[in-house]
Amino acid sequence: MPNRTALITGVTGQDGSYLAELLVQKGYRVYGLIRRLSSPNVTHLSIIRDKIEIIDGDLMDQTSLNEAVRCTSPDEVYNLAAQSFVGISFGQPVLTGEVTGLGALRLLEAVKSHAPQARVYQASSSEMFGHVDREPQDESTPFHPRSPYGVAKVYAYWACVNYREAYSMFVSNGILFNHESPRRGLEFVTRKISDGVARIALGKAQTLSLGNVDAKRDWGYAPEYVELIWRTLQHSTPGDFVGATGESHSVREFTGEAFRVAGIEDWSKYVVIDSKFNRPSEVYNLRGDSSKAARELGWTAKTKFKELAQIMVEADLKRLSQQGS
Ligand code: F7E
Repeated sequence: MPNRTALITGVTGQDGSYLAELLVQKGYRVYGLIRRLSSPNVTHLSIIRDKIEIIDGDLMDQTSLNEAVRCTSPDEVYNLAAQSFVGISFGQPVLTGEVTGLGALRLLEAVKSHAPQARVYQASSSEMFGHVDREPQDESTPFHPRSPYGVAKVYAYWACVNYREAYSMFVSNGILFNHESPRRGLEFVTRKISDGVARIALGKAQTLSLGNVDAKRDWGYAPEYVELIWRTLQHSTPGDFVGATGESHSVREFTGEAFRVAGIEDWSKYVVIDSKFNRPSEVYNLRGDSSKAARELGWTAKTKFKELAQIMVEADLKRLSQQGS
């Protein structure tokens, strides 16, 4: 197969960096779109920084997206950029709508005008299901988002379906449930826990503050999910695919497992419940059914809950031990 070209938005993030590594391995020419910051956060790209090309652009700015698509002529476009933290979206709802919702539309417009044959992947989210009336959730489950982030993702999802139907573009949504790794940002709960537990185990912190520990999520391992992202665009037809492990566990269970990995059995004395981490409207329980992805794309999640907690806590223990006190 001749070398293909991919354009990734959100390339500095967890998913973007793992996907860039996968595509480089597969022989793609990879362009990563980066929003201008005075100190760009390229830590996750250290392994492949010289193997990808960085271009400036911003989902808020149509001109820069047009130019990025025009000058790279991509075969595949992966829209992984977003204001992705649900908690912050309540305080910054308009920005979240602009970036996470309208940003996807702007990218679709750029592709429609400058590379209409390109295949487009949209990072849709299980947060679109939100307040669910059935379990597990699959591609036919109705959306009832519970945050400005979820609302924006629903907008982007339907914009993609519309461009597929209206302009016959190859646009697919991956409706991915939570997926985590040592590259997860520290504000997300699994990483906050793995980092906090490692700090406590190493004597660098005394407590870990959490919000609603009864919330349940379907947590998978991010490097496996970028394989699903790639497969979604290799399918013969565009479509929408759920990616999930099929298991649901509470924040409390993840906390207990993380402390166990660090060798601490009696952990309740270290955890402080702080209502400042509660959300005005919460998503209580999510569990996905990815049988369509298994059937049509040959993808299943391999790493489950306990192994995920182990990978994350061990990585933070190692990182923090190397840092010294
Ligand atoms: O929260 C509860 C919190 O922020 C998970 C994003 O990648 O996945 C992620 O969204 C749960 C919630 O992720 C704390 O209330 C308790 O119920 O790790 P999270 P999220 O909101 O599920 C989806 C699929 C996305 O698309 C998003 O972009 O944990 N929780 N205590 C807490 N959450 C945080 N962050 N911090 C706490 O202290």
